[in-house]
Amino acid sequence: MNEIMSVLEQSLTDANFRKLLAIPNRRVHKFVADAIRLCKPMKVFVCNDSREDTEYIRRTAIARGEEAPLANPYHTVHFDGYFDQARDKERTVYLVPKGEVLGEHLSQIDRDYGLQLARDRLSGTMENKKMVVRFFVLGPLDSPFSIPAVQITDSFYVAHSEDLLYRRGYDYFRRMPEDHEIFWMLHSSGKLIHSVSTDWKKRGVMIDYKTNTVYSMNTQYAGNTIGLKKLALRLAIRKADKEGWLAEHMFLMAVHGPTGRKTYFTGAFPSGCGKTSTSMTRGNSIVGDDLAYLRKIDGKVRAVNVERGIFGIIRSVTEKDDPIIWDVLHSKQPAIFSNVLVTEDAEPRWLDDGLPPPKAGINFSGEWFEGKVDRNGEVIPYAHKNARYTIGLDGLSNLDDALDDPRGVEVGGIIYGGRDRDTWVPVQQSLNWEHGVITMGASLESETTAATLGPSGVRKFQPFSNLDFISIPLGRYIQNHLDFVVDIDSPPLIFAVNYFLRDKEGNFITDKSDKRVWLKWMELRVHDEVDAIATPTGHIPHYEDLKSLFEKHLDKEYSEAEYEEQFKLRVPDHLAKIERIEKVYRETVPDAPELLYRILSEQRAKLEAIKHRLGDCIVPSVLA
Ligand code: OXD
Ligand code: MN
Repeated sequence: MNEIMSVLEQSLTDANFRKLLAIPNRRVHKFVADAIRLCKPMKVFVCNDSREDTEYIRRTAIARGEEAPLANPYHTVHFDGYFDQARDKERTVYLVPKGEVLGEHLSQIDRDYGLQLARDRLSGTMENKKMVVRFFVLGPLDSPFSIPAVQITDSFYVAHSEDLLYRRGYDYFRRMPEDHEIFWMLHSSGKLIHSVSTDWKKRGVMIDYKTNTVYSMNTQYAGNTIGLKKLALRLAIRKADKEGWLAEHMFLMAVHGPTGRKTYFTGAFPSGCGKTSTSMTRGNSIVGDDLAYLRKIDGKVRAVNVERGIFGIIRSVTEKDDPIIWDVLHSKQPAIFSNVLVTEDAEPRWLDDGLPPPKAGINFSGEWFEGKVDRNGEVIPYAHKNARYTIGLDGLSNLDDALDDPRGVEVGGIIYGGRDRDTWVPVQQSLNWEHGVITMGASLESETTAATLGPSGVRKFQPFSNLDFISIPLGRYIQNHLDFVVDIDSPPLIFAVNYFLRDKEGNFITDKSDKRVWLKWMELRVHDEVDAIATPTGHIPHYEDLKSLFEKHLDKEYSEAEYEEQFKLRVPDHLAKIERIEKVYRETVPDAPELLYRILSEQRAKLEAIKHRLGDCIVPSVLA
């Protein structure tokens, strides 16, 4: 212990030493001292969440060139390196102790080897930099959901982003019990040229779940560096597994029903598939857009937003389609833009923003001009497809008042959705909890997007929209979902939505705004206030109900022809999907629950029977 104190005393100024020691937790002191010994920072800054300290972090991010001011004095822009524009799934690995098995969907390396590699790569990386130490809480404070987390980083951009995205926790750390479970995050951007990480070939995120510690190195992209986001999610999934709750890649929102009633929904969509835009739909209110914890409290499923901000994709965000986001991004609300284009007037521009495209500016490739190509001759777009904005939720006009409720909100429905061009109807309800978990959550597939490195538009197995973050064997994760509601009288209903259904020519056959109607229909289903048609894949809406919801909420004439096209049962596509899903589970998930195969077989048998009777493509009026 003395050794720890002497490292801290030598490396911290009196003021920072006092701030750290005000947290009476020896594990915190040790984590900071170990990080100092490893990364050898020039200086250490302990943030106590005061206005002065948080403002210092923002100012330093600008002074060091990690962020630049924009025309709006509340805005800054940050650029990640050209090859550091998305989550790096391949180089994000679990450190697995000998003898443990995680299954083949999870990238993993031997723990001893990985710890040594992390140490080698982090060694001395802060020699000419300042280390920032910050304290946060995942989930609301003083609640059964709270998880305290320490972030150490040499990136003021990371420390600043977290200020917008997470609940500050310095005071919480001062008063919490010494043995409270803590998540530990250590990040270094590594070598920088023009404030950008350059050693991207040695980029890595290493998750040591044995000690709840994540090491991130040689990267700046927030999805790889902001410890409290996707790195902590992986640790939370393991904690949830041990304790009997669920940690999910889900939004949390209130759908406003008739007479002002609010019904809360969680929704799991892969990145870039409409999760944020659904949670922001007009006429409803948002609790969170990305991460939710679900627990059983007093016989009900209740959920919280893990975060208090949004790290959202900024593409196709227009004044007409996304008025709430648009307004916030044009207000005095603090925002960090990343990987957008900055014009000579210091205005941010993103793809498909509804304005004439710019001719020149600064972007993730440096000085940008129309027609600029990369070294392979590919045209570089003016902004990256995965450009982002980071904001706190507090400025949103549609923020739900339950954001900080320590008991969370009661969940009425759970929605699964992916980028599916040919199979699922726009909205349907599962036949029961198990059917929803298996045929909707565990069977989710989605086309890849720019949120992860690699080609976009490829259909991939994406169970629960959480595959990238699952940190326990997949079969066990599914079993946890099946078991979650065994002691709950009326579990949330499970729904599947699809915003990406296309016709033969490849055109979308639903409109972006239609999701408002699907949400209102689901809300009525939760209260049993609207009937549905039972099909082999789930309950679908009646035409008349949708017609009146379209009229009421979108002032739109919804034709029977549109309905039939959108809601017809595409039997061969469903059968092909079952085939693909069964194969993936048989070949790659040895611990898949038996119930999964049973439910998929039952669904196949029903589909084959109906195909025999009514053919390949069955319009809903025949099923009603
Ligand atoms: C995100 C992601 O940024 O899932 O939320 O990639
Ligand atoms: Mn996400």
